[in-house]
Amino acid sequence: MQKRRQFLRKLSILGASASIGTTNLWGKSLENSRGSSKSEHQQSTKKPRLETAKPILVTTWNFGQLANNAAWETLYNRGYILDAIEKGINFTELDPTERSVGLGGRPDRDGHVTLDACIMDELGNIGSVVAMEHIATPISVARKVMDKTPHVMLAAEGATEFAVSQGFKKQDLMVPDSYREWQEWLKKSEYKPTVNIENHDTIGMIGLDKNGKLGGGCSTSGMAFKMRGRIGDSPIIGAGLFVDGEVGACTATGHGEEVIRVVGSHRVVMEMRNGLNPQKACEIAIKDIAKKLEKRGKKWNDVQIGFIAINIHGEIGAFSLQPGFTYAVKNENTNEVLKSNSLYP
Ligand code: SD4
Repeated sequence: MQKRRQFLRKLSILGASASIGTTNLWGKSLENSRGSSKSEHQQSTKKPRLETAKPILVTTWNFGQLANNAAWETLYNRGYILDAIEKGINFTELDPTERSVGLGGRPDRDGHVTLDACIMDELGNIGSVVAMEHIATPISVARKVMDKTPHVMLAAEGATEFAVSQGFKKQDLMVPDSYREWQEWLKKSEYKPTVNIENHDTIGMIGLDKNGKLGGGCSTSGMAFKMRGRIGDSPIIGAGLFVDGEVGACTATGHGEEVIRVVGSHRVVMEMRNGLNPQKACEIAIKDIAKKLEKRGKKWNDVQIGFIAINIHGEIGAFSLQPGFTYAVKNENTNEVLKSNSLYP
């Protein structure tokens, strides 16, 4: 309660006027504890446009709008793109009402909240943490891995110990609502790491600053009630996120196993390198995932994947396997949540 009050105070200080709602992988509106829903967002079904105004931020899901708002000041004042991205993602990580990222993220099937995140700049500097517990802001730990260590990835206890050595506070990330959801899930749990309605949303933010520098970050608590130790695409450079400073950036959300299979974000950026615009590049990667699902005899409607991409010119693209994926775009002219087009109706 205390945490929630502090968070709401922070919201009003930041002047964030948009309400928070969230959707699950199938785009169904999940009422949150603020009583707001997806329909309250300025959401539009307009075709993805080719944006050109720099700076620009593109972020997954409805909560991306508040994250973009939190990142904007840094970006607008010619701040470094990764500083803006870290700030934006921190905003969502610290929101205890978001069940899919940072504090308040859903636990694994054994009741451990384990977080994954990665960050990448335009030069190929990268940092990542996987299955890290007790630290609410994994994107910032990933940034420290990038800036302060000779490595690119730290896992589990090692990641937590490193975070503590860098001054991060250890805390219990389980909030009463996620504890209740976990207890409920345990009643009929089959302990299978399958994709189903319990799975959820990840924050992936990509952007271009005024100087034409690209960057990206991705942070998640992973699939809800996953097996202990399970890692998805989100902290894996090339899968959940990829940035090529000469070309563009892409991030993914959804069923991480399927994204890893095609090294999804790298695939999208390489399609852009080969001349496709971000929209077409996202479509190619989704079609590839669909083809692979079909060949393996898997049903597409058990899976959701969404990609967002941006190129060096500030053009954007988004595409998903099935309807329901939303993303937030912010530049000087625009601050809105859009519905992605999808391969299947
Ligand atoms: C994962 N990609 O752990 C994440 C989960 C996610 O929308 O994005 N859900 O596989």
